[in-house]
Amino acid sequence: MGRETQGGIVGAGPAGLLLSHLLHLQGIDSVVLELRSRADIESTIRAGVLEQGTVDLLTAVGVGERMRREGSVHHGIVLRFGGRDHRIDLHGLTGGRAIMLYAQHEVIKDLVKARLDAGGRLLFEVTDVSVHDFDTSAPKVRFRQGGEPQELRCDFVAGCDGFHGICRPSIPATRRTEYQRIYPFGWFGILAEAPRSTPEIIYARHERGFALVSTRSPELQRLYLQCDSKDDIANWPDERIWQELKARLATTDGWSLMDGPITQKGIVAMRSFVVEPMQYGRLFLAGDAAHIVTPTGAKGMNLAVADVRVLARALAEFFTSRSTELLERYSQTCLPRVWRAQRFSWWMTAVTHRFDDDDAFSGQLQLAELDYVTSSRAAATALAENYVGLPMDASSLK
Ligand code: RFL
Ligand code: PHB
Repeated sequence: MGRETQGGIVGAGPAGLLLSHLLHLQGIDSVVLELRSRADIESTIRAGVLEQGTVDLLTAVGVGERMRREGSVHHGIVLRFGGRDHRIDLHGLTGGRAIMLYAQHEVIKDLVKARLDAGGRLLFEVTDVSVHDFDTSAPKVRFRQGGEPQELRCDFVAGCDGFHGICRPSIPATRRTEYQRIYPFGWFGILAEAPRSTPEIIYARHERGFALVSTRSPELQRLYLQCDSKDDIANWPDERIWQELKARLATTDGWSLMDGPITQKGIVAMRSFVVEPMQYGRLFLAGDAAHIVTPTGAKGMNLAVADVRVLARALAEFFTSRSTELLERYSQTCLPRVWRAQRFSWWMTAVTHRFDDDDAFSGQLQLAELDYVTSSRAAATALAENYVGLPMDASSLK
């Protein structure tokens, strides 16, 4: 069976859903195809930190109301090392900017609702998705719905199907360059029914490895600890997790970590990846389909939002004036921001994690780096402006 739309969007993550919403606001029709069920995408635990620019955009396009009510604004973060806390005053160092803690699956719920309320077409639980003819002016997406083969004819395809999706590998290998770094460790993430231990996120560097204390609500906490990338959650009974977190987060001032029942456990691989260019013909990659950053900088979802903001504008220009100028510049516009986020995420990882080749010298360098960034206003400002999010136009940093 055949269908038609202007934008065929593969993947209903933050990138795909927000793109569909932004296009709708400009009168451009799209169809979003998603492998998983609505219930599944609305309950998968992932990101938590939204940059100021992401918060502002979600608000401006009418999907920020619940986020403003239920999310929590944080004006600083804490770097913990040598058993002591050092606060980075994000707000004070960036002229009043901040971050919002609001779970990614809540953003997903808000976007799905907005699209469905507006009559948007989101097709869940489709299978066998493949993209065709995107090097012509008549691309197609083929898939199965309820087992029935379907074809979606569109003007362009947006590959928003995450790192393991099918869009990126559909670009001929000779027409893309991939940059990748895989780290020898992962993050063990938990959700715990416990009271808050800290008003602000703590990034802890410890000889036993990195730990992170974040939050979702006054009753639900999100914590991570660096682990072996090949580790198995079966090796981590609750008592071991709390023991390890408490050891890595111990301070000299009697602070204590509040524990409670663990409701979710998972291991996240640590990888950095970029594909260049992010476009081939009429196939445009956005979000994790085009790049992965280590989660230490809390940038992945924010980059996905930044990509689709650029793409939506370029497509709007195309549909209004048939000009392809902005579309042709899509990769060029997005990639400098992507690489800056890579640099920041790599740096945050490098100064807080224990590496395989750890030696006493590297450990001292990490401490010197952390000492510098927490004692020099200039260095702290560099961290803060990256953490709250660089402006869309990087030249405005000057
Ligand atoms: P997603 O979210 O992976 O969505 C892709 C969607 O595409 C679907 N899909 C397909 N659909 C149709 N056909 C196919 N062949 C398909 N293949 C896949 C998938 O089912 C899925 O629904 O990509 P998107 O939209 O680019 O969004 C990216 C973000 O999800 C990701 O960057 C963030 O979660 C990264 N991240 C963080 N980012 C932040 O900005 N701030 C954070 O605090 C933050 N913390 C995190 C994170 C990622 C983490 N993990 C789990 C990797 C913390 C963690 C632990
Ligand atoms: C989270 O709250 O899930 C979170 C916070 C900070 C990060 C990554 C994830 O760097």
